[in-house]
Amino acid sequence: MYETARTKYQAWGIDTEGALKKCAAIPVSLHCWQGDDIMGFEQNGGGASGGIQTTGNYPGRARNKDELMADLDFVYSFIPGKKRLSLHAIYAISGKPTARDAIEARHFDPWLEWAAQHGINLDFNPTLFSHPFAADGLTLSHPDKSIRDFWIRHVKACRSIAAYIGEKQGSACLNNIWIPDGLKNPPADRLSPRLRLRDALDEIFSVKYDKRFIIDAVESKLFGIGLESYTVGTSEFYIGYAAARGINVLLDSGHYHPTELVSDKIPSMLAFFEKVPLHVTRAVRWDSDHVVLFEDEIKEIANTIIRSNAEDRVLIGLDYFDASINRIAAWVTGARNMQKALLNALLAPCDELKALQDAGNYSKLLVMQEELKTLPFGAVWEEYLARQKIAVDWFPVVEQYERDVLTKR
Ligand code: RNT
Ligand code: ZN
Repeated sequence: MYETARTKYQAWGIDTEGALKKCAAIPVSLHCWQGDDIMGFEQNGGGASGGIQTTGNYPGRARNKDELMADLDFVYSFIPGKKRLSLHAIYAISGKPTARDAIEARHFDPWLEWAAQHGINLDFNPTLFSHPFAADGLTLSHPDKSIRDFWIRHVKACRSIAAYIGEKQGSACLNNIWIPDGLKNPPADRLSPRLRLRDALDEIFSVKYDKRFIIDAVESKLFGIGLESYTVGTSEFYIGYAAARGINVLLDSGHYHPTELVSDKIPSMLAFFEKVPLHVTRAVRWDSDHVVLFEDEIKEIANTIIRSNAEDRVLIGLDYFDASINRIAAWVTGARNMQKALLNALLAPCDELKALQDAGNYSKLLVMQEELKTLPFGAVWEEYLARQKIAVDWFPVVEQYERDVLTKR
């Protein structure tokens, strides 16, 4: 089947062999938090708060580091391509209750060991939610200086951890800051919280690290559940901040108005920013963080990365959490779909399509784009899996794992 597919693609001037090789080299950072509903390892971790929500109560959530690492081992065995792992600060392994502003790099050494065993690199996120000091929905923009200072110390600790990780692994670690800050009802003053956030970030970024070890990013959002009327960290706020201060903006595909598309924002950001980190997720009517499917917007995100020759500058990360289905199946499905989208994007005659656009030959461009959709992609995908010794028929193995491991938790 692959040979037939190869010939068909060749007729379109598409080199499947080249696509298979290139795809395997593009890193995708898997998020650790799909495995435990973003609970983390803090003793009294009560689950996500701050405008994000995991819905569902499927059995088998990972309850500690051993279970989460075991699930990750399993998940990674089903995903082709080059993988990274994105951690949150609440996944610190400190052995005793540790305040968020007291976490240290050594608390992530077990993760570095895990990653080294798997030949992957790590990314990082400060956790400014699910905490008593974030209970009113405000953190770095809080009017109370002592609360702001607590979170400033937390993010500073996180940046030093990310820089440590980056140096140890020999690959820059993305440190992405997302805060829930917002109000449920209309604010009286929309400016002051933003100025406080700006100043808090300036304090955080006053510490300089080698860019070879850490990539700093900030992530905006439209609104959060319970914080519908006002968001401090809007897209405008962070794009302005990042451009002015020389850091990067992370684009989460669930964080914009439903008619705005991250696939179109990526090239706009590429015109001005060195790196464009992503949180790929699927928003259903709001930032619902559904499992990524192999559908149009994810294909277009991959297309734009490939056609902009930006595989090294767009840092692909995943961010969905579904607790209504087997969490392993959710994880694997989304990650494989990201891989499919990348392979699909590589299986297109990009130069020819661009030339048609520039020549104003929009009829042929439209026709070709549509014809490409029905080429035998599945056969190339199966070949991609086979070459990396990844199971095509993986779900029965996950069902067995559910019976043997997950239901016993
Ligand atoms: C929330 C943001 C944020 C989180 C993760 C857990 O709306 O998308 O990135 O989902 O950090
Ligand atoms: Zn996100």
